Amino acid sequence: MFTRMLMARILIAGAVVALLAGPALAGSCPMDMQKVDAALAKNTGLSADKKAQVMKLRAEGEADHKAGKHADSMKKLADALKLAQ
Ligand SMILES: [Cu+2]
Repeated sequence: MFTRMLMARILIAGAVVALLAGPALAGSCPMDMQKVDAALAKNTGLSADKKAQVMKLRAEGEADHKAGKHADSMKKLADALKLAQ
């Protein structure tokens, strides 16, 4: 009885973690990409040099995201966003 409840709890906890973590991890990169795009579109006074840096980081971030390396992707996109401000 006790172990059954424990098993059910572990299964439910696992499912909740998977539900929350899955989309959050994979889903925030496209949002960050949109933020970078929006910042680039808004900040027209950005120097060509800086803009090139932002575009490079954004492209690398997108490639990392597609490769499943979301942590790397989010880091690069965050850097790109900072530069684009
Ligand atoms: Cu991602």
